[in-house]
Amino acid sequence: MENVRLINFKKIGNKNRGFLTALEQNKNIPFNIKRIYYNYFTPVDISRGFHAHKELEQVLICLAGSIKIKVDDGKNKNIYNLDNPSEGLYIGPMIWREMYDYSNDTILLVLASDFYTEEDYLRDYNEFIEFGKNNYKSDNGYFKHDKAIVDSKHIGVKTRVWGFSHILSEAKLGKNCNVCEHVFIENDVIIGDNVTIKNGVYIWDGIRIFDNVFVGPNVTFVNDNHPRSKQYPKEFEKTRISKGSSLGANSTILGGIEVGKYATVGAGAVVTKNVNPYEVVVGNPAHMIGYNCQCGKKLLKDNEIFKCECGKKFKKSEGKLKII
Ligand code: T46
Repeated sequence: MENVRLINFKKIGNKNRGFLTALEQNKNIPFNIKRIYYNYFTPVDISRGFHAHKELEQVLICLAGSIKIKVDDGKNKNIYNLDNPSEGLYIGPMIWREMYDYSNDTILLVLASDFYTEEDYLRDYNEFIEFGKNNYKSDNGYFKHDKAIVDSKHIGVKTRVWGFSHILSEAKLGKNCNVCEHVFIENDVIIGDNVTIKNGVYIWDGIRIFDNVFVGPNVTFVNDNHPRSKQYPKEFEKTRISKGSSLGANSTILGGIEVGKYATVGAGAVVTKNVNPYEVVVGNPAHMIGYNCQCGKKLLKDNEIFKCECGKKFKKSEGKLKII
């Protein structure tokens, strides 16, 4: 079943000393963790759940005791028995779940990708089925054009992948992204929520793109700054395109670069060094020509304060612009 899978966590330690398991967001937990909750002291004859989530992703870990979890995507059903704290059950959006057969000492820990809101719940089974039919064209909550190839199972709900694009199996994309035509996404790639990737962009291993980033048409990423045919680096350069930033059409981002949050890279710029938050850079090599706001408008300097017509104000601290 797509959108549900067991994750085996690394166990550090041994029987003599005991074990330790570490959970890290966007590493062994495939999303940003915004909420953690747990249930405990559930009477053994009680069943819980009986709902699905429209968008929420969760990982369930049985820290003590045991529990059974029935999952149902509207077509297929499966039952998981959780009794091992080094294993987690990932449940993506649009999966009906029922928890039962609690032992008298069960502690169920849940890591969730978003804050609690009752609006995300579908608590009526028929409503869950109808919601799925009306809102999603593919089984696991995202839209895939018939002519796209999506090998990855880690695609967020409401993301759209258009024709002639190819996403390899280990790539992770958040929710509500728009992947336009002719985009190629390699394996070691993590893309956040609400990201727009315009046509003709190739995103190679090592590239991280955070929430709300705009990647213009034909933006070129580099992950090896000293390429030689058939010679592979031990590790590809890690490039970070921070939240809210925009990369103009046809710009080139060299490997290992960090583009700061809400920065703008002008069309055709060649970025050879890091770009600070809110900076606007243009040219080849790219150089800074000013600052822009989170909304994209130019910031005007008034003594030591940088002001936007939208009302936001910023100040420099340690060479970087910060909101005040
Ligand atoms: C899920 C399974 C595994 C909150 O106020 N905040 C919270 O973060 C949560 C999770 C719940 N609540 C309230 C909502 C209800 O009034 O706590 C009450 C009990 O929640 P619920 O009946 O949904 O609990 P379970 O155990 O049936 O389901 C919970 C989660 O709600 C659900 O997301 O996947 O655990």
